[in-house]
Amino acid sequence: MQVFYNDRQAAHHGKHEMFRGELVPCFEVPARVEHVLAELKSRKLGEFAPVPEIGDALLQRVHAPRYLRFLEGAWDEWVALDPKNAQRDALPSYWPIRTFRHDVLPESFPARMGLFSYDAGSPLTSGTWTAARQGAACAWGTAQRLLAGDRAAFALTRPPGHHAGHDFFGGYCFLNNAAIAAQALRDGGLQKVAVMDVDYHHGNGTQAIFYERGDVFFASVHGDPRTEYPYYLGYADERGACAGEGANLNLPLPRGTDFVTWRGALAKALEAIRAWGAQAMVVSLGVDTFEDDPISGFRLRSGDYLRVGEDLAATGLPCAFVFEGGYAVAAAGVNAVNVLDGFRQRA
Ligand code: OKP
Ligand code: ZN
Repeated sequence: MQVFYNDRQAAHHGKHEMFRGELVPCFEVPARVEHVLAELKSRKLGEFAPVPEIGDALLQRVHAPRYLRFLEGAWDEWVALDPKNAQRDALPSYWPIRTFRHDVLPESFPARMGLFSYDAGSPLTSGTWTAARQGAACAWGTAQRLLAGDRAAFALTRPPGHHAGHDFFGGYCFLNNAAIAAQALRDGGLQKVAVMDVDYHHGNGTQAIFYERGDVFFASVHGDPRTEYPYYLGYADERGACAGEGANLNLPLPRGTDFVTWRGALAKALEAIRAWGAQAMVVSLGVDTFEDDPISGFRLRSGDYLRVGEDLAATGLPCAFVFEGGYAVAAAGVNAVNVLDGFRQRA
């Protein structure tokens, strides 16, 4: 299995996120992927492949040009506001919710930052654009491998991607790596592509990007948004719209759900993907479903992730794995690589 790893992703290193009225240390830290890397190496799983150059054309298949331009220049604009900002993460403070205009683009940087985001938990730093763009390039690399006939490939991306929408960041995500992989598979000639999101949090960005499309099926098993982030999307009655009607499947589960129940929901999602006729699958591989994850509420154990990999392999579909969440930092390595290992053994 080819592994695409973005060695500049450590350049995205937020210090703080807003949580309950306080700035707390970020959960989404560079060490997360170091543990995955170490685990891949010690288990001799995967060969490292060169990361392809990604052009604006593919990014613009998923993201709005004005959003991409905003992200590219954001850090310099932030520092231009105040030289002391070079020492601080950029976080939004204003959001144009209901009744505000979305067709204006204020000159004010903080105002634009709010227009292009939906929470105060996703710090933008000096290396965010570089890291996110490299991550997207890794995701594109996995799609290229599948198009070349490989059964699986892994993008070890950070920051994660599945909360990022067509023109907004949030939930630690800036570019939607899984959506970019899925779009690249479509552009490469596959007619029907599925995204299977197994992260603890609903992939609201990915869902929204494909919601009205009948060519990409989005399925997700996640913490019930009535109590879990991202709260405003991810409910079971979201089934897709227009050409995408029936091509969206949300399986929310309550906090405290154990592996037996979770695995049943995964089986249901995979059966729906099979019945729909997917030719390949992008897996949004979050491992924050782990029992010791500090910000999540499911109860999967490390050994369970081997079974997850086996279940994914049993679909017979080629899989592009794209790394998402997982904040029990040391265990994230074992857990993510267990999925890949289970897949490899069953494939
Ligand atoms: C990103 B991914 C924790 C509050 C939760 C947002 C969680 C984003 C998760 N202080 N903040 O889906 O793993
Ligand atoms: Zn998550």
